[in-house]
Amino acid sequence: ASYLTKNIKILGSAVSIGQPKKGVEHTPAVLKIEKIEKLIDPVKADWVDIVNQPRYTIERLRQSPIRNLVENAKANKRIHDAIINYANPNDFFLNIGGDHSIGSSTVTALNRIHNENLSVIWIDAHGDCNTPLTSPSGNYHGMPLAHALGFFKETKYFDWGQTILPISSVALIGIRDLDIEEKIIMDKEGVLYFTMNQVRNIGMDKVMGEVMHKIDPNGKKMIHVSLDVDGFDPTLFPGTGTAVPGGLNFNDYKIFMKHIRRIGERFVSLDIVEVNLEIERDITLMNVKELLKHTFH
Ligand code: EXY
Ligand code: MN
Ligand code: MN
Ligand code: MN
Repeated sequence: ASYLTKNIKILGSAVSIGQPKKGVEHTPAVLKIEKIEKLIDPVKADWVDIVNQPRYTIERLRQSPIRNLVENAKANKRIHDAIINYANPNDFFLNIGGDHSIGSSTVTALNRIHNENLSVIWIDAHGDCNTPLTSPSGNYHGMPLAHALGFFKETKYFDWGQTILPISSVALIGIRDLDIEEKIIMDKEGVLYFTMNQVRNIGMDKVMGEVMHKIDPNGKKMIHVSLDVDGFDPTLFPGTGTAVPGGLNFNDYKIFMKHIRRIGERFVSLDIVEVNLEIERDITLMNVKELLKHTFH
């Protein structure tokens, strides 16, 4: 069976405190006005909620090594709780960000719903594997995968509990901007990632073959895709906060989706994050819709 027969629950996460640029928090509301649910499936897709971020207590002051730590942890708890609250293991979750901070709570909540049997494909220009000690910026959106993988434990405010995703259950695609110490951690821990150079050299088809072999060796895992639009080329998604030239194109995505379709109903959720329509609106909005068409048709 296909994931396309499921009910698609769209959860907005209006979160921008994982990075310094405003605007990314408005994306769920804009996409709701644009009625993307009709584009996905007029019958089976609908919004369930939009989770707002808490107000800053001290705006953009560096707290601990993570900026906006308390508010970010609260936002992530709200997202985690919303997913658990709306969950039905047979439904599909489409999580619309917000910045990529939300990736740590979506992964945790979905792993919980699916009995800790989740594997994750992380599409990104970045590794999102900084810890509070290695992060050059203090921005939590550069850390959510490290958090989900247990590379650091920030439990004081994340006391609703991050589950720890095994390293063998994760692969990244599109990588072209790793910080030096971040790369050292990823290599030391054995995180599987495919750089854009590798995608260009061996092709997306072979990349996805290797990804699925690693994260789903027996064809039994539930699959979550965390899609940072900066994984795509900035000519396609100029409206994003940390654009890096030389990214994926829609032909790559079509090949990617060919492999995802084979997973059938074990494809359980998708995050679409880092869409900032205040940086650029027209091309980015058009291509968000294009992305949804390639994913749900
Ligand atoms: N690696 C840089 C940092 O940690 O600050 C940039 C991270 C950007 C993260 C974006 C969401 O993927
Ligand atoms: Mn604004
Ligand atoms: Mn990211
Ligand atoms: Mn990124």
